[in-house]
Amino acid sequence: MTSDFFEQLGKAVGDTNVLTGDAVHADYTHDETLGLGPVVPLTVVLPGSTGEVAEVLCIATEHGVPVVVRGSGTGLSGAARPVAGAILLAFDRMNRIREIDTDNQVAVVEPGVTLEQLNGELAPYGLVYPVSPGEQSASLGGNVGTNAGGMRAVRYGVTRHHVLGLEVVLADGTVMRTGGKFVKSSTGYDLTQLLIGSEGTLAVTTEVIVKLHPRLTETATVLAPFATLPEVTKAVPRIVASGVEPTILEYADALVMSSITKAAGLDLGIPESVQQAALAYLVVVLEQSSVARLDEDVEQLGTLLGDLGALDVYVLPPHAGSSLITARERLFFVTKASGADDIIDAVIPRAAIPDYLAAVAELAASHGAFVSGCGHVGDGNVHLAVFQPDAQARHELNRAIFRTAIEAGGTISGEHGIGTSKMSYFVESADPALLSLMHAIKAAFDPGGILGPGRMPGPADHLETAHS
Ligand code: LAC
Ligand code: ZN
Repeated sequence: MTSDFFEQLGKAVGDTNVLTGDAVHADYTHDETLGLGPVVPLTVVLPGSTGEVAEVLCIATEHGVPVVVRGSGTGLSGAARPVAGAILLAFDRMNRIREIDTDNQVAVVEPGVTLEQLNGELAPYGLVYPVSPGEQSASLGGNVGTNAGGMRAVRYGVTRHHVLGLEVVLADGTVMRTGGKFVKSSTGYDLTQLLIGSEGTLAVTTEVIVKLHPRLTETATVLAPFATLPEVTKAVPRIVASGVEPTILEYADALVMSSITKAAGLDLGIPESVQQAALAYLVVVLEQSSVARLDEDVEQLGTLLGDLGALDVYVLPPHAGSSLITARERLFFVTKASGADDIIDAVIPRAAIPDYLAAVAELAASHGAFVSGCGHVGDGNVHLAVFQPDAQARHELNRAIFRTAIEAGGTISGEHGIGTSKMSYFVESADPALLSLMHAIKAAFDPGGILGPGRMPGPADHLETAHS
């Protein structure tokens, strides 16, 4: 790359914000996807404003240098993994909360703002941004990129249900706004929704307007062990239909439950005999604005869980309840430390989960693998940790699992995204008409193909393979 290129970048964002060589910290060379090694980009560029992002994209376009966008690097699909020879555009400096508008219940944030930071600032106003993909250091920009979901989606929905508007920069440096501080719009194509989940392939997000909710103060965490996994998964539609509206409705198989509690040093006081008999658990968090309403919900849920065959029902003391949720949030790191080779996040209609998990167990056995599960069962979003070190065997197993999920009426990724790690599964299973349209949309936004190379919707040769 010519010195002219680096000189232009230095002029745009300041020389100290253009990192090369040893100045590129190892954190910038990867996201958290299992099994993907580090890649050192050509340079890491740290813009400080929308105008600087626009200048960087103009320079990238002029020199034909690809750009990969990165939030906090907590993603699980390889979308933020650098490409050699590309600019890694990182938003560490664009981390200001531009506005908290209490009357309209919205916040206007820069993409580098983290969930922890936003909720910390919102707490004194009695407000919350409820989307909670587990890792609180995740950034809002990254969450928009992957349409992050997480544990509270069963009540509140996912990122796309909270983003009311965006400011983005197009590949040629044009700054564009979509949506605004309003909750409804019937004004042309909904580009906000198209951009959410586009994983840095269509435009670069520089501002996000998010919807907020009142913070519910009364919380109860209910833990119900069951003797079998199908009993747990069959209970889920009944709980959703009961009207108690859980804020969190998670399942964990016995292995996941013992690993996360052990890693957190947490003793939930469940008798040894119950632990021995339990093959799976439901964790339900209820939140209400008053103790009376909460007590009513806890009682209704307790009775229902008993009717559904729970071995027992434990209403955890507040401290133990929040510790269990924190332990569950650490799941990814516990799974990683246990040597898992992959994490799958397919989503299926929740009533299809029992059959899906039975099919997954058979597929794991026939592929010489071990699979353990937990996840956002209220949304039909199951996380499977796959233990199969042989890459080819794992690929075949993953393909079979994804095919099963699709046949059950689901899709490959509920919340982690396609990124680079699931591209091949996505391209081979998607409707060719849909892929062609995605490709045309990509070309309309980014004719030079500089944004997120190798990501969704995939290069044209993949499309030809899918068509043939
Ligand atoms: C979680 C991540 C793995 O649910 O999606 O913890
Ligand atoms: Zn998850």
